[in-house]
Amino acid sequence: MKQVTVYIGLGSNINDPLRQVKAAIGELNQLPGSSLVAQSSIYRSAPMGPANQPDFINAVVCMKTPLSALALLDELQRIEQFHHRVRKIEWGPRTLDLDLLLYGSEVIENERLSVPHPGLIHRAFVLEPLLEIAPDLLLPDGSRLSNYAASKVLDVVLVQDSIV
Ligand code: ROI
Repeated sequence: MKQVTVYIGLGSNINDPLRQVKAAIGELNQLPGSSLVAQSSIYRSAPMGPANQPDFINAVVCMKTPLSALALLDELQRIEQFHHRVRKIEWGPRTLDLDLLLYGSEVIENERLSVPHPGLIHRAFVLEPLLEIAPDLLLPDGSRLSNYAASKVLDVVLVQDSIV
C-alpha cells in the first residue's frame, strides 16, 4: 500500500498536558496501517492568543500512513474527541489539538483542510519541533523550512526528551 509521509503537530494546555500529548502520540502510532517515523522532543511554550491561560506543551511527529488526508483528519478529530476536546473559546485552552501540518508534498485547500498548515512557518511552537526532526525539509512550494527559522522566538523551551 502506498505510504505517505505526514507531519502532525500536537498541543495541549489543560488537564495534564504532558500526559495528553504523550498519550496522543501512542494513539497516533495505532492508526490503521500507520507508523511513527520520528518524534520531536516535547516543548513548553507561552500561549499564542489570550495570555490568561496555562502554557502549552507542544510536539511534532512524523508518520507514514496509507490514509487519505481526509481519512487522516477524521482520525485526528476522533482522537481529539477521545481526549474530550471542547471548542468553547476561540484560541482558548484545549486538552488536545492535533494539526495536520504536511501531507507528503501535497497542497490541499478545502472546507475542512488547509495543508500545509497556514501557521506552520509562523508559529515557533510548530516550526522548532518540526525542524528538530526534519532539518532539511522542503515545503510543497520548494522553499526550505529552515529558511523560516531566522525570526526564531525564544519562548519555546525543551521540557523532556523523546519518549518513543
Ligand atoms: N499557543 C501555543 N503556545 N501552543 C499551541 O499549541 C497553541 N494552540 C492554539 C492557540 C490557542 C492558538 N495557541 C497556542 O490553538
